[in-house]
Amino acid sequence: MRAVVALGTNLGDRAVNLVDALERIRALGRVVATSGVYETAPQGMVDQEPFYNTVVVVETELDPVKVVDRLLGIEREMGRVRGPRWGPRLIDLDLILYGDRSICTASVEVPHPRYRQRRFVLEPLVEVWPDARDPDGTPVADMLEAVSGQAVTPIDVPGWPTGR
Ligand code: PH2
Ligand code: MG
Ligand code: MG
Repeated sequence: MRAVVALGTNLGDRAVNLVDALERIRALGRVVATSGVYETAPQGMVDQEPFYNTVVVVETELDPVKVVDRLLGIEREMGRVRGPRWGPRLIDLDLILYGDRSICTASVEVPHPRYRQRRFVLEPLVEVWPDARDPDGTPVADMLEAVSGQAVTPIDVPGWPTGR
């Protein structure tokens, strides 16, 4: 199954955090695409450092509950300490889409409940997968147009393998 994972970081060395997380994500399956990295204005809690955000597409045999378990495990291994909701974070790994499935359990909600309003997810997602659709049929490219006011800037990150 094709899983879309969004990465975000605004604590410590953001470039190092992304490269480190990607190497760990490779254990989930086959990474088939990595978007570029964007510096983005914080959303939700605006008074914090800017984020680096990117999106990775992984072909995986793991079910969505296992994918989320593994992503949370990587966050912990990397030393993430949970602070306030929407507050600063060393690394955040969110499962955005899992094929065309909709899943809502106690631990997993896919599609991610807020990605439709977030340019920091949609911009890199459309970059690597322009034809992607939400399970409800909406093209992600259409969602992106609706949030074009949010600031995102492409950034060059040494060691980050943009491409597919
Ligand atoms: N993550 C959040 C809250 N706000 N803002 C930006 N720019 N990037 C993020 O990854 C982000 C955020 C909660 O996960
Ligand atoms: Mg998040
Ligand atoms: Mg998260």
